[in-house]
Amino acid sequence: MKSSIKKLFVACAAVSAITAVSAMSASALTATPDTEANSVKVALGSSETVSGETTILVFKGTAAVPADEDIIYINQADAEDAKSSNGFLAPNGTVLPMDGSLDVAEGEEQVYTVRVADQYGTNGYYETTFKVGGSGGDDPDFVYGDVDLNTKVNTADANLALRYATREAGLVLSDVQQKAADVDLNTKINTADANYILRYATREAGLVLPVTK
Ligand SMILES: [Ca+2]
Ligand SMILES: [Ca+2]
Repeated sequence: MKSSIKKLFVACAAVSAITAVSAMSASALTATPDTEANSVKVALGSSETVSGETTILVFKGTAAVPADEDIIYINQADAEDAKSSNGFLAPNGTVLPMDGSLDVAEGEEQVYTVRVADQYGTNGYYETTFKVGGSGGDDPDFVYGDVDLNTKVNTADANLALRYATREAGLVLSDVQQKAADVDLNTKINTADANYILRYATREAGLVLPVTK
């Protein structure tokens, strides 16, 4: 008896935890930049509501009150128009043109904030950030340690880095792969990198890639 009550309690806790997680992910304001097209796709979860006059703002940085020169996109509409099929809160997301404002110098990184609010900021206030540039510059995205570019860092990556570091004949890594492999950022790929990747892949506590110290 005691045991079944306990199980029921655990099951309920698990269900509410899952519900909380899915509610959060479904409700989030999301922003996905496209640096090729210089646009950002913005989407608000379908269960979210805004009412009255609604404003969408995109600006450089994360300030609570952005400076005028950091504002790169602003649009305002009443809630119905904002949520129409081509409004800035269209159900499946809306691609907003950024008119060159997503250009960042190679090697630099810029964080942008997207904010959606009704005129009082009370019946709907959503915010998210996205990032352009960074260590990869204009290169395709990569994850440090993910030498084979399959989006996971595991022992296969450590092995690949080791083989490259020990000059395996015929083994070629692309520029992006080499950046992903140089996890201690010393511009060389050697056994130290392979070792860091292995330790990371085997979940060494506290180890973060790239290693910056
Ligand atoms: Ca990998
Ligand atoms: Ca290195």
